[in-house]
Amino acid sequence: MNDNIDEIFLKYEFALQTLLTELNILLKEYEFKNKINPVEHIKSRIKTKESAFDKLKRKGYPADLENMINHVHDMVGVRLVCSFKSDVYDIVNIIKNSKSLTIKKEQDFIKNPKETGYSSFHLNVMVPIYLNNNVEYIEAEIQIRTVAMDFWATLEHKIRYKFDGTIPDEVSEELYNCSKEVKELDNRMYNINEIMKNHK
Ligand code: 0O2
Repeated sequence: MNDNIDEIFLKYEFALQTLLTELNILLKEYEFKNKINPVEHIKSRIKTKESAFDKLKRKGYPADLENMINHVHDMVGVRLVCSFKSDVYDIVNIIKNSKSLTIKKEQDFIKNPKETGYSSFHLNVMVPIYLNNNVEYIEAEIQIRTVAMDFWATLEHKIRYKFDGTIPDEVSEELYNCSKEVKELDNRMYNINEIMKNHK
């Protein structure tokens, strides 16, 4: 991409719309075949230039458009929130079956949570966008997590933002402890659901 800022953000917008359409089709098809939609809700956003530049500074890169394109991998972001941990892996498989999205990277922070306690499955995909008979591929990050993981991550994000990124140790520790409890609750709800399934 060698464009001005408006063109760059227009391409992010095209990529986001293309990705949302593809995800909705994949999920509708899955629902048609399996009579169940594993997704509770979908959120999406395009990162602002200011937030991208802050991220570049945190990562030690000069804050400019070229570095934003090359080093900020979640300019286009979609979050899929589901009920149970097992749904997360069903959704990952649904996305991997897409003919138009290419998987660039996957990170399973559910099996290997971050040291903050953060849990989620991240899939980075390349989304094709069609412009004047040309095809360009734009990276997008899809975060897949349960409602419980989303509850923790949303509050932790707000708290971290309030502390300007430097959370006092005792708060970090308490957040980490909460993430353990959230995980425990997630497992219990999953077990209840398994019992319900067998009951049917
Ligand atoms: P925002 O405001 O949500 O967009 P990478 O180049 O991919 O290795 P990056 O992009 O830092 O480096 O990747 P990482 O660590 O996978 O984080 C990407 C996003 O995951 C973050 O984006 C958050 O949305 C989420 N995330 C990662 N770690 C945490 C965490 O400890 N707590 C919470 N609440 N969210 C987390 P941004 O840009 O940081 O934030």
